Amino acid sequence: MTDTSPYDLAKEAAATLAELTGVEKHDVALVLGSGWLPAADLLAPDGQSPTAEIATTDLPGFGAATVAGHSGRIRSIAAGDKQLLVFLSRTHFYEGRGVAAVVHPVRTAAAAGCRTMVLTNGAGGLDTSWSPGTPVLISDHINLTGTSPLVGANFVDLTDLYSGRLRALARQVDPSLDEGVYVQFPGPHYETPAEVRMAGIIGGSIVGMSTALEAIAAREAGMEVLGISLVTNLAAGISDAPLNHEEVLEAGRAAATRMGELLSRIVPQL
Ligand code: 8IG
Repeated sequence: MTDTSPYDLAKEAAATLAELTGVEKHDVALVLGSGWLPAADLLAPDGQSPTAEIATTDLPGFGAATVAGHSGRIRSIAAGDKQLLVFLSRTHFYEGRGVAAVVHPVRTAAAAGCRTMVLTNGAGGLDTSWSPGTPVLISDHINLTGTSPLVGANFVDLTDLYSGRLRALARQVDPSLDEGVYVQFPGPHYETPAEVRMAGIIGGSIVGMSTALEAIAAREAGMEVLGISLVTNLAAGISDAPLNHEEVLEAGRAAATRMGELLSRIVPQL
């Protein structure tokens, strides 16, 4: 027996998704990162509930969620003329399940018909003007994981990976949105102050443990990518305060309504 390719596995997951949700084709996929979960409830139009909610483990190729504050569920939501596919959690590179597992939701969304990928995350900020709870548009990334979701001679162009068109749309909704270069570290430890200084010197302004690998897979699949970081803490050494996962979750809870409103106003225009 030959191993199923990650692309075939994504096709199988998309077929099961269509069966379980009763939705033949989805349009826009969203991955909700740390601090973004409460925003999910604001994505459905007033008073409406999701078309369906399933467990990631109902689909081929997904493992169980492991990080506190993440729930391994997927919602299908009808919002205006768009069918949204919302991943309420993600698999992180630091879980050690391999890069293919990290990008499986992205490939599943592409196989389900999605042409747009909205990647959100919780992250540390290098700009002291970003108080905890500030959303920042990702303009580009630096991938410090030392790996790629692509295997073989697959030279995907990453120029304009984070769509200028979608960033402009987001800024129409909220003109106060800043943007920054996202640096994906492998984690799960936070950076040292020296690593954060390095991230700044090489051109980064947001540090996190996700998104870059997923964005690469999304671009490979031909999707248009919008990335938004919720800066829940100043990165290590930028302020004197130690980093703490509970505080990160709390900053997310405090910003949840704003993030939900932001997403629900951007999504209909995608
Ligand atoms: I929330 O300061 C959150 N996620 N790497 N560094 C990294 N990831 C993060 C951080 C941070 N804050």
